[in-house]
Amino acid sequence: MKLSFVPLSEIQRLRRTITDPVKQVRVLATVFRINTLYMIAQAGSGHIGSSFSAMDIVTWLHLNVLGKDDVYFSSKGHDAPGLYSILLGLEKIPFEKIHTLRRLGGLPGHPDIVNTPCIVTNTGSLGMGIAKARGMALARRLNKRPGRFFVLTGDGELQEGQNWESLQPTANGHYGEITVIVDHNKMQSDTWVKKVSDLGNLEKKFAAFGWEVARIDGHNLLQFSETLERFNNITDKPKVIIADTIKGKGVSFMEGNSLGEDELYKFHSGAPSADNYAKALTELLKQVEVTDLVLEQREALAKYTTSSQPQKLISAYGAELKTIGDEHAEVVVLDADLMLDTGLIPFKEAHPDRFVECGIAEQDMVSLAGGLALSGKLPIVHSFACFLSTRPNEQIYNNATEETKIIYAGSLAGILPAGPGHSHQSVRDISILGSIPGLTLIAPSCEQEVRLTLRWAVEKNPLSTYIRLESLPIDLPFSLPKSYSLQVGLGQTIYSGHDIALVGYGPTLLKQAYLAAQQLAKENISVAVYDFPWLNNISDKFITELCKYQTVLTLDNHYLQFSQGMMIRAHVPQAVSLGLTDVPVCGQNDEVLTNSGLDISSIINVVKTHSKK
Ligand SMILES: Cc1ncc(C[n+]2csc(CCOP(=O)(O)OP(=O)(O)O)c2C)c(N)n1
Repeated sequence: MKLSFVPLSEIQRLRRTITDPVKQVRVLATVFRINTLYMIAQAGSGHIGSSFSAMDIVTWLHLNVLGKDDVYFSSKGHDAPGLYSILLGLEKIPFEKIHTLRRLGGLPGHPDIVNTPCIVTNTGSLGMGIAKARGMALARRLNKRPGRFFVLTGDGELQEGQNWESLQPTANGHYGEITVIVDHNKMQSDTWVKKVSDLGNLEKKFAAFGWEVARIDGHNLLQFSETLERFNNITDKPKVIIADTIKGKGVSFMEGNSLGEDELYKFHSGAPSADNYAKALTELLKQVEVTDLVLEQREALAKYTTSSQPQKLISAYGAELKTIGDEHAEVVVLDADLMLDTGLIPFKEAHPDRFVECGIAEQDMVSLAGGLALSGKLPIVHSFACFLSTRPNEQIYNNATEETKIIYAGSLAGILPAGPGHSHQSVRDISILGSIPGLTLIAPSCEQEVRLTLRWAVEKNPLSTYIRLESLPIDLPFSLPKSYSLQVGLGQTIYSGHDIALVGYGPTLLKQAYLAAQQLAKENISVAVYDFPWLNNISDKFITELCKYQTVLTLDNHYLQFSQGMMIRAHVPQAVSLGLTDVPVCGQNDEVLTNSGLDISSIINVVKTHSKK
């Protein structure tokens, strides 16, 4: 399949030949949408809806507003492909990088200042942008240097409490140099903001905090320009533009405003199908207002393939959660705007009264769970592991001190998928949750173990459980015995051997370990592989079993510090560990596993250095 993009020479030509600024931005914004679509299709994932929604605003800012002292960034972060497309077209990022979205050494899934020119701050975990801008503005004031700060936020993003902590001090400090633009497309990940957690009257809310407020049509460039000019004269208070936009703007079937009340939005993240790609391109080309636009084509890069029946931990989790909901009337399920990704639709449909959509407000969600638990309910709390373990860590600890029972399910755990980058790669949840009293951490390795884990957490564990779920569908070479049951602190052999033991958890690394053991067996190196799902518990029995091996190699899909490996090393003197030591890189899954030293050949190499044969 061929994918099309608008080459730099064409963008340069359009900039030279279209002299009317409004028409120029209209045309270029469409061109940048075409290139965003190309990048996301080429990467195999990315956020189209959000990139398209803000494209007119961000293009106008870059072409007509930002001076050398001014700063722009998106607090949302997931609209990065759209921003890259503009920066590539304006030659602020080398154009060749257009082919490298979400690849090793290329343009990361979410903004990262470390390797990308013109990116001023790392975003991807929502809600930090206004405070970051205030910090930058304060530094400028201290250095007695001028400059304005333009921060784009999502409207769903405004559910995140940190924004509201920022509003008052920004007004109190008279930060007239800060302008926030709310990309008010009225949608968040899955559905309408008003259905998830209505923001109420945003204009009045910002005004009450002491901000100057304007409301505009976010696709009307003249209105946007006039508002910015008016705002230039207001220097004693921060300013906000609530820009009414359309998520997915520019491609009719991606536009959120046509979505029915109860439909779910399909273009928040992921890649378009081949068919949708072709239809979207055709629509964008019809809008571009120039008849002689020349496109270039590239072959689509190979996609990540799995077998026809991969293990899908999230689907298995979702199905079991629904069944458990049928059996246990005390179960209440909580979500933070990720119900599609966390497998909650079956439960929500079967038990709408016991499903609570909390919005992008993880701290509020976890304390709500605390209240439910104190009142005799069994809350099961969901988000991506990277957000669930971090933002509400204090709230999880507070709940734990009450000795109530709550289940936390964190999906997207570990380094894969690696495309979104480090904001989404949850590789510190074991270390930050592992010491919470009464909280047992379990990482199941396959669908069977997912079901057992959830049942164990609901029916056997008297206290709280954190279930660490890897989200990528994966073709597994091993299975657990049918009679397998979870026993606290005990591992299960999935490949037999007698010299060296590989110990790990979760499907990604156990698959690497299993395939490594198979290859090593051919070289007469006898390696056992253990599925050890317990992340902060190890039994004496298992310690004794591991101590029989000449070497134990632990495998952590997590930072090495305070990981499962470190727990094992505290008890098993001959244990050595593989895991992450640095911030994980963004890229395609296989290349990132290799780069992190967690692929089959890295495991084989370490085993060989420890093998006496
Ligand atoms: C703290 C945090 N929680 C959850 C997420 C996952 N997430 C990414 S985008 C998104 C929805 C954002 O909606 P909105 O701000 O309205 O932006 P839009 O995509 O509509 O432009 C969510 C929940 C996140 N990135 N950060």
